[in-house]
Amino acid sequence: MRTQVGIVGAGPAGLLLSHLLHLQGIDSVVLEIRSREEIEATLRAGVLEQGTVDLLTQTGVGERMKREGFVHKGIELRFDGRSHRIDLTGLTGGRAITVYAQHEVIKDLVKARLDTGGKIVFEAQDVNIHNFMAEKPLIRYEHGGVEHALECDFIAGCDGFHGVCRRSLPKGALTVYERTYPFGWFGILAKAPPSTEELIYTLHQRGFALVSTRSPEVQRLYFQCDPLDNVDNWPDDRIWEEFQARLATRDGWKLIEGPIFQKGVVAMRSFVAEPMRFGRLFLAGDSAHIVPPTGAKGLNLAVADVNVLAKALVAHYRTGSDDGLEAYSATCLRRIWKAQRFSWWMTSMLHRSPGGDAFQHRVQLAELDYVTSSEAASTSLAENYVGFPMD
Ligand code: RFL
Ligand code: PHB
Repeated sequence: MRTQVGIVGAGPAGLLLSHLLHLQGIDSVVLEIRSREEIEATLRAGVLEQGTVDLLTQTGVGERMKREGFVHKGIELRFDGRSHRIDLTGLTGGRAITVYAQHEVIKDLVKARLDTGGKIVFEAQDVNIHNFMAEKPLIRYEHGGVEHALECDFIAGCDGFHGVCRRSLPKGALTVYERTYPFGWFGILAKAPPSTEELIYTLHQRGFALVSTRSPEVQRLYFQCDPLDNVDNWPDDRIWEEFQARLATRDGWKLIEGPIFQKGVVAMRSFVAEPMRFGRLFLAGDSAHIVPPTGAKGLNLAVADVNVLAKALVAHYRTGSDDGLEAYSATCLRRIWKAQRFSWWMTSMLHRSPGGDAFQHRVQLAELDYVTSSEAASTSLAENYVGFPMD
């Protein structure tokens, strides 16, 4: 089998890349280790930046998102028992975020690809990549008990943090920058009406909490926990007690509870592997970088990477110019490092470190006071949170 671009991984990065290339007449094949049902049911992100929403809309895959997603024009920062609104839209000249679950984006992209004859190989086993430093890259994999070889001009490594592409590079080829955090997030989905119109990010003595949403009937909430904690330690009553304690305000705001139907613990990590290009292999999305979820940037960075990559590949095929491909890594890394800084900063400001002392907590409160009372500081938060325009 032969294609122009062989794509490993059907997450947001791989599927959107395939879609963008298709719109420009470039052929690709996506190889995904999991089943369609599994990728369409994996719960992850919820916040889409303005630039992500615009790109999905302009390329014809934003119709359901426009109908079912929720546009949020502000967020709340809550500390010391009080809430403070950050007017995202007012502070950024009209930009906003949209809350629309990642697996819904996945469903929309899979449908768009399959409806237009796109090739996605689900349950591709033992994917391995070859010859990407030479003219003729090759991807081998197994499907339905049969060995396959896919010849291509380029390979896009969109296979996430635990994928095979980054690990196929020779030792020493990558410079890795990394930080792990001494806390994780305990996430739940609950059947309940919204308690708030906008997302609430809270710092409390007991640690961070976040109230997000999925629909008028389903709410998504997280609280800071031990990264090695187990969902079995947390019966529903204990979870609600924790949320009620961390989110309590002086003005009697009420968190509405409901039956919890999903629980999970997420580890927190900052990670960048540079560069993102090796010959004819391009890493994109979580395969090259991870951010802690406090800044809501991971999926948006994956989208931004493949937007740059698709344009560079189009220029290669249309004009023969490889300037875009040469610049790919540096172009992406500028945005990635700004998102790394923002995600690290939001995480540091809003979480309690085990062993963190009272001085540290007072400095965090002072920072939150500053961010919510200074227009300069809240503008900085707002423009980072809604995201910078696409390259
Ligand atoms: P993905 O989504 O991990 O997709 C990679 C795909 O590759 C497949 N794969 C392989 N396929 C073939 N062969 C192999 N050897 C393979 N190994 C892996 C996998 O099965 C998978 O289908 O990477 P991608 O496309 O780069 O997308 C990245 C995003 O998924 C991620 O950054 C976000 O989910 C991060 N994130 C958030 N991002 C946001 O922008 N806004 C948010 O609000 C937000 N909230 C979150 C988040 C991530 C979270 N978790 C669970 C880590 C909230 C949470 C809790
Ligand atoms: C979510 O809704 O899942 C969500 C919202 C904001 C974040 C992270 C995750 O910062």
